[in-house]
Amino acid sequence: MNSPLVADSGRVVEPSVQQARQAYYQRIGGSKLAPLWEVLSALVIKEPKSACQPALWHYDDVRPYIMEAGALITAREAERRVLILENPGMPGQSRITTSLYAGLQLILPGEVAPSHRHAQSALRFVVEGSGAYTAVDGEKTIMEEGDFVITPSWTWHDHGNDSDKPMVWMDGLDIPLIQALDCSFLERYPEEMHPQTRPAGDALARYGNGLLPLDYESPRLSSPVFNYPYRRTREALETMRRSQEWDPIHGLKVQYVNPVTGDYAMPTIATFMQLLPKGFDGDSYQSTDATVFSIVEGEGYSMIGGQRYDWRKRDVFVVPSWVKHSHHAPNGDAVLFSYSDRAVQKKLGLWRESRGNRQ
Ligand code: 1HN
Repeated sequence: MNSPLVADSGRVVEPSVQQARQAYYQRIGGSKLAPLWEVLSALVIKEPKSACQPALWHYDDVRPYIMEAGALITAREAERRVLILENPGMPGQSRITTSLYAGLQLILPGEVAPSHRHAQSALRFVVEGSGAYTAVDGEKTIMEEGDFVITPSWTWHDHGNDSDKPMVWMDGLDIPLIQALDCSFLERYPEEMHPQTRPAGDALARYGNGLLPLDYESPRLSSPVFNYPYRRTREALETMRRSQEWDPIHGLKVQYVNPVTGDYAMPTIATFMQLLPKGFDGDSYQSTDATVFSIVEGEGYSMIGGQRYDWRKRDVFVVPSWVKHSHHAPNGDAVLFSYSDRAVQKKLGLWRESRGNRQ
């Protein structure tokens, strides 16, 4: 028992000294104090090393469970009928990355998910179905597959499905971020639905055509456009591809923007759409924003941290912060939607990327 112990720093520590230190830690612990030198190397690390793990959800595997939930609980009863996509590295924490939440929400024909508002910002990315709506502060938008819809922080929102088919969308929220900042507020609207105050399509017409109302000043940080229809995004990508200027990592990738500021559409969550042309064999890449991908069209695979993840339409996968990855579409065109906390990291001057070589 006389052999010297090795401290974190690698220096040799005599057992008597070690004992004295432990006793000291015990004593100061009683005064709500702790020694930094015992934890410093875990607190400030050389590069990101996340508890978040790469993970993939095949829609074909998940869909039966979602539909089963539809028979077990109503949207009204559940408030939101959602299966959380839980990162396997952080079980029980309702998060897909360290800072972001993801879920798959089901709304059946005739159902209503009642109106509420909260500090958390939310995005919807429509995975299956068409014709259901989200209403934001009194304006409805009918949703189609591939549409990207936002419900900004503290805006009233309810959902309904007047179509004859189920609709499933991916919810992306900044819940863990708001948790870390301890600034969550929630309010339920006294009625099930917020009254309609503007006709459907008003926001897109007003703010989504390269025009703005004269001297427009936005009341909030989020984009005043709250539905970015897939039809328009896809058409833009199809036109842009004609120039054949492919990024070796991203293919053809665009970011959704707030037309008032040019910033990301949401203040906390950055969102993207990318087209990988048939035969795309991407170079390796890493960035500090862990990213959630939803496949809109096609099939292919991604190498994430040296492991292969095969994906097809409607699958979801997540790439943790600073993990090397690359995208590949050997059999045909693929279109990928993605979101991350890049919007926050960039504002704080923290975001980094490294355009590497092939894995
Ligand atoms: C929420 O309000 C929605 O409005 C979905 O559809 C998922 C997860 C946690 C907290 C609020 C929605 C949510 C949520």
